[in-house]
Amino acid sequence: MANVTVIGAQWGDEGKGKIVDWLASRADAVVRFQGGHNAGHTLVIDGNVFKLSLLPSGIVSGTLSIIGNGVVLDPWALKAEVEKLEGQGVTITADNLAIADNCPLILPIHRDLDGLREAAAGSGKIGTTGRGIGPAYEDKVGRRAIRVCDLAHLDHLEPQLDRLCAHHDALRAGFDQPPVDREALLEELRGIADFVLQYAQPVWKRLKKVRKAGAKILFEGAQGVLLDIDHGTYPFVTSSNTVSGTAAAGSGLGPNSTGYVLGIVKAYTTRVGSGPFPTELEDDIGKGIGERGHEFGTVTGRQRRVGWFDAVIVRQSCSISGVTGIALTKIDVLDGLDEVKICTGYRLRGNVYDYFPSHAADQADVEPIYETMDGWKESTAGARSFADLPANAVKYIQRVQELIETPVALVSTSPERDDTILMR
Ligand code: 2SA
Ligand code: MG
Repeated sequence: MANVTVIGAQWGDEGKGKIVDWLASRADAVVRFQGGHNAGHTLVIDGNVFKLSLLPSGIVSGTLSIIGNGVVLDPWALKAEVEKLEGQGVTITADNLAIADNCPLILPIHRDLDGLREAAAGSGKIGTTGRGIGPAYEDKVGRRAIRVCDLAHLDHLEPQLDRLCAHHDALRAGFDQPPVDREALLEELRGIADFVLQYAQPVWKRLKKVRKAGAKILFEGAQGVLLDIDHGTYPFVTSSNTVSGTAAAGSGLGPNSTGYVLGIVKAYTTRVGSGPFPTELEDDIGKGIGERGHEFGTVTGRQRRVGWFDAVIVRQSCSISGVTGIALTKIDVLDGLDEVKICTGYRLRGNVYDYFPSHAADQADVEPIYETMDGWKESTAGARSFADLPANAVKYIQRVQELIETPVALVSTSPERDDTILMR
């Protein structure tokens, strides 16, 4: 196996966790390069369920797990997740977890601001995970962030706190909130600093070393391309770049190191949070798919919106992210349907589109053009070879492959690690 970058090619929750876990057992290091504890990865290993938000999926199998500089790190969420996994028997030490010392922190004031804004936005809200992700990235690019390395210098934080608090106090005043309690913030940081610092290091150096030693590195994306801050359904997006190109900048290796790009694609479409969703199903078919697919957010438990497979957005994602091959997941959820539909294009004000336009209003107004295929009554659940799949499921997979102009490399037929079909 060469280095692999795994990204979601839809709106997240494509089943990256399972595929990453499957690949992690063959990798020497797993790297998170963007997002934070807004991600939610569910791993099922021998019937045991592990829910991860911030930690790379390799952590469960003992693989070196790295949190890169492109991530925004909530130190308290980190501690809670480490303790929860330790309670499930997972060993986490500085030997198998490394955190970039130039990683910006998510602070309680970021979570406050995320919540205040969402509450004030009413029906115009983004539907964020409420984890403070957006405000933390704002402070990063605004050059006011407190970073992991600052935790070793808390006695010299005054000038940074001045800048940070001046900014937040003004924003908070707009919501009738009191100014930031600097002493309380510093006290909280003092209380957590040693916990984080035990894992902190220049991870670019660690990666350079493992790469020199010939290690196989797995880059684990979070969310999906349609939630990318540039390429997604702006403004209904997350605040990081979720495309494969971020793997390099968000970890400290060059683009020539990030290897094969594996796009994870669900056999239908889901989205959690607000924003355009052309193929959304608001009928019993959608409800049934959502129930069979257990479509609830890992982090927040929110019910996900469900729709038919949209080949237009996946083709676009694959192109933007340079996807080498896809893993098609949750095909078993479509078992038993009389017919299945695939969106092959859009209609908008009399024109036909073979791509997803950029403007929010156009994205909301496009009408999907569907191709209808016969469904399959047989079960695909647990199939481990192509020959085990019903003929109509094979036809569906082949049609998806054609429409997205990208090869299907893997098909996943259940949450279990080994229920995976290798196509090439
Ligand atoms: P945020 O919190 O600022 O990143 O939210 C902005 C938008 O990004 C969406 N988003 C997600 N969509 C799907 N899955 C995500 N992770 C969790 C999961 C979600 C959960 O894997 O299950 O548990 O609810 C995720 N993270 C962010 C979010 O819905 C907003 O549309
Ligand atoms: Mg998820």
